[in-house]
Amino acid sequence: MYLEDRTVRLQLWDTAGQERFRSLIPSYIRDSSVAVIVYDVASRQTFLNTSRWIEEVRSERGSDVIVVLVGNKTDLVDKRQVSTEEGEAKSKELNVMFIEASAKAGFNIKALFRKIAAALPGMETLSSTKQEDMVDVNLRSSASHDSQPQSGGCAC
Ligand SMILES: Nc1nc2c(ncn2[C@@H]2O[C@H](COP(=O)(O)OP(=O)(O)OP(=O)(O)O)[C@@H](O)[C@H]2O)c(=O)[nH]1
Ligand SMILES: [Mg+2]
Repeated sequence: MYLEDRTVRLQLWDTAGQERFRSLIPSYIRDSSVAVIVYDVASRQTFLNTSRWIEEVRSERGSDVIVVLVGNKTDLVDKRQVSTEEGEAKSKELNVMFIEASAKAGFNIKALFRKIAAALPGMETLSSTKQEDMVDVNLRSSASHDSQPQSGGCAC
């Protein structure tokens, strides 16, 4: 994917959540820079299960891994069981990133991958120059001001 002036190559491994595949997962975690842990906002149980998955990732990699908690299926508005605030609170408590999305509606999917790419080691310069941190400096008006010698005087 392209992120500002850089190309970021992401290799994605999708592990299945079913119990019978559990023994395979630690080896994937060990080789990953990022773990994306997805729950269903229409299923409280899946939200509760994320604690165990986050613990598992932390026990393999400690703080040497970026964890993103994702509340998926936001399109199921009438069936929602987990609020955005609960998701946010859990992510703060466990010190992981958070986003809500809908794979079905295509909502926040690009944003999720941009978030992941920007958080990768070596991308610090990008995330520290976010648009909202920038100040618009208008050089033209200050240059014309400087070029008026009669306004002179000491600028100390
Ligand atoms: N409404 C809705 N349904 C979704 C969304 N994302 C996935 N689904 C449905 O949820 C079900 C499970 O999706 P999967 O992609 O198999 O979920 P998974 O987490 O990969 O499941 P495992 O591989 O078994 O761990 C499927 O029926 C999908 O069509 C979404 O954003 N909204
Ligand atoms: Mg799957």
